[in-house]
Amino acid sequence: MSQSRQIKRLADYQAPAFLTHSIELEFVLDPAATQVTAISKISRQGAHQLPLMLDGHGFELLGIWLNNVPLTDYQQTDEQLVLSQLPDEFELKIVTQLNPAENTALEGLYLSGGAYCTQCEAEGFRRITYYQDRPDVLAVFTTHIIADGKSYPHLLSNGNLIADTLLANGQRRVSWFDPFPKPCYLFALVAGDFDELTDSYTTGSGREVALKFYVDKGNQQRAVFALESLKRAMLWDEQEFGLEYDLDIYMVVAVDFFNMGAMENKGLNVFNSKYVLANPQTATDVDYFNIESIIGHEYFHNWTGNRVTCRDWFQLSLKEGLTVFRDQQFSAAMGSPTLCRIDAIKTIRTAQFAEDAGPMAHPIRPEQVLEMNNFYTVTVYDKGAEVIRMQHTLLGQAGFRRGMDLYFQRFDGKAVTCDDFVQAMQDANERDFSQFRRWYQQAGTPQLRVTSAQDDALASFTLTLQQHTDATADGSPKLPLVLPVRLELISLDLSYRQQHLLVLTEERQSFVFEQVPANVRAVVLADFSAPVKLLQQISLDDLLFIAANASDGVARWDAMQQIWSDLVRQSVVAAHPVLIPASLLAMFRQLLDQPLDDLEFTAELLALPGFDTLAEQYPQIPVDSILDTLQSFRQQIASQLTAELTRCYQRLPRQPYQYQSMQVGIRKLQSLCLGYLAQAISATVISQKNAAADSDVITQLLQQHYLQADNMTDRQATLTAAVQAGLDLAQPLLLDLLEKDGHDPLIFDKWASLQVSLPTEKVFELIENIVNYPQFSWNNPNRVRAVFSAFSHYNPQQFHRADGRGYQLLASIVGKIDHSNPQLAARLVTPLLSWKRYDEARQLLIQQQLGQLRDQPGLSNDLFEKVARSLS
Ligand code: 0A1
Ligand code: ZN
Repeated sequence: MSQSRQIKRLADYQAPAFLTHSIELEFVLDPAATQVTAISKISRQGAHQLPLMLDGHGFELLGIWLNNVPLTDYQQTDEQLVLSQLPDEFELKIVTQLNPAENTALEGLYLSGGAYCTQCEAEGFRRITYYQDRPDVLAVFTTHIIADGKSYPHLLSNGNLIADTLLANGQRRVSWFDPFPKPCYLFALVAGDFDELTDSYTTGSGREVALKFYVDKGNQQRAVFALESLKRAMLWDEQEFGLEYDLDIYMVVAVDFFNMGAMENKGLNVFNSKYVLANPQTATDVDYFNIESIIGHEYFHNWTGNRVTCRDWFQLSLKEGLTVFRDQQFSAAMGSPTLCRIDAIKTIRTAQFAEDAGPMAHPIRPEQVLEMNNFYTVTVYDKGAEVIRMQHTLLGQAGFRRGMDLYFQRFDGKAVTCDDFVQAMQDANERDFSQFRRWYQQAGTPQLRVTSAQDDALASFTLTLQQHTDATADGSPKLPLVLPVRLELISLDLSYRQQHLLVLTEERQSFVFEQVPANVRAVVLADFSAPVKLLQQISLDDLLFIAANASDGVARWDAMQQIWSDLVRQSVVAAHPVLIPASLLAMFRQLLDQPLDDLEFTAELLALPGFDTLAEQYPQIPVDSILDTLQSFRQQIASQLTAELTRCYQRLPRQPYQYQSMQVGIRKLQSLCLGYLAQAISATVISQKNAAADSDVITQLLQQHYLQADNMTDRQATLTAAVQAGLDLAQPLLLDLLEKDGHDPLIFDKWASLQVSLPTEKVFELIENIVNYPQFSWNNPNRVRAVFSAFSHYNPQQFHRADGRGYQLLASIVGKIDHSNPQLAARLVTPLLSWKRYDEARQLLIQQQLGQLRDQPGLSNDLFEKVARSLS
């Protein structure tokens, strides 16, 4: 296979030379030979004699007609069709033939189980027919699907159903019309035999919308929660942004073979089944949360993405950053804003900071791309959402809404840029956002250094903020950014509290506060008001004070995180784990014994930061020290607080499962207690006094928790605790789960992910075993991720083994998967890319694996771009 490795640059953007106004597609479905007829109405834009360049590959071209006359005068390259000497306006008919059954890349038209399904974002439509596959060409789509009506009772596409006829040959022909002009990445077709769950929603202006969910046979009831979530999202978007749905029907299809989470195709969302299907037996509280948020995300795209779309793919954050922000606000409104924020912060501090510090660093609006699929990143999505959030913080709720209104007023039906968005925010509020725009151009995580001085004589308090961003791999400039910094000043006796929003625009600025009593403490960056690394020298006592007293829950949690991170740092310097200070243990005691209120938040306060979060604090990651220290801290907590943890666990009442906040809190706090308690009886601490007695009690607690559970969340809690602590009881319980429910693909995935988090070398044997189960398939991204993403992300001990066995395993899988599914391979390889962050021995081991990958014949663009950048 010849590879063209053509880098595309934002600076080279040119408006399309031709526009396609409408396209009529007819699909005659066949697993190995689907025929696609595409009839487009096209016109030249402006006075020029440029040829029409159509993108396309991976199919057979059966014929081309220009205004109904066969056309033979064209040039065909590997990836394009070039048509010259065209009239100014014309109709182009193209017939192609595809092989969905052999499409393991899952882009374009493919088969998921027995169902036909498409994925066209970012550049999948070009695998269906020759077309201007770029988001700034907006056309009205009509789709006809011809198939055997018995095997494929549901033939679906975008828009509204306009015809359904029985053909003479016994096949069915179903037609759909989508009146909203759209880029081809939003096209979708689905054909299959599904269970259907139906409902309806009446919009604020009184239009009735049919809601239809399509899931595998037997799963109808598992879509109820997703359907209810959709209705909540529709109402929320009306109330929050005045945005109503615009077609007569909204469909969601759940498929098992999918590269990502879900896709916002106009009127026909396609979802990874993992983000639709839920019942208490199969889904955890976290799954329920994710389903609601992703259902919301795809729905919100109807306005931010579909009605107003991206001019080019460099502007991806225009729709993704904004839509993630919208789904975060929705989740916050449905539950706890603090917990949602903590969740988002964790993503930024682990994956996004790592990306910014690694070879794939890019601004939220990248400037050059080899493979677009590589830029569906935590930077574009989650840092992009933080950049939107900062605009929200700077403008306030009402100002942000004014900006959104103006954005839709100006750009509905258009393909626009990130600059257009910021301009709308700026114009609607008469603010100057020119410096703010640097957030779109600069990669890297700013460091925010804080110092303070109190002058008791003058009753003034001075806070000095200083920003600095290290160079990043992409070489983007590093100028001072606009940083909104939320601040709370609190006096130690709590009689004084003031909240401020500071805006840092210079490299260094001091802010002076007058009439401040003596002994105030500053809570800086409350609500994580800017996506930066905060550097401040602050004592344990002051952090404990903030953790107990800050008005902002996020700041309280963050103070606890900083305490742990400081203790880990001290341990790294001392080359052995330090003892947990008594005052911190006292705080834990108090939290464990406090009234049963806000339990989920309490669990967050009591949780240690993960390995990934801690790692991001070090230019060169001291892997072994961090792991040893975390292990020691868990065991110190467990052995010092065994009684308190047990008591806390036991006083929490269990009720029949409902996904409801009080219950979620109980389950989370019980799970946290079990996690620590399991550590108390893991091999290394068993020598403590009373160990044998404790050990029996705890083992029984764990076992009962699993056996008496009426839901997956509690079962998973026991299993996670037992596997992490390496307890013998893990294996029989895992076997029980597999035997009872392992036929369900989503449960199989959970079982596999639990197995591969075993922190001992035995995990390699387990992995060999898992991939031989009949439920496992190398062609299914969910299965592959459940084993290998879980291993590389949740098992740092074994992934980072000093002998390199973890790296070798991942690299070999990546190399193998690249032949069938490059997108999946390029995502799996991520943990290897940051090899420069590790010690010399590990650097060599990873580098060697990456070198082998780079030299692999026929390497995809997806994998090449990442591996080559990493090795350069
Ligand atoms: N736009 C979708 C995500 C998505 C992106 C690419 C895909 O295939 C390459 C699939 C889905 C979203 O943000 O939900
Ligand atoms: Zn999205």
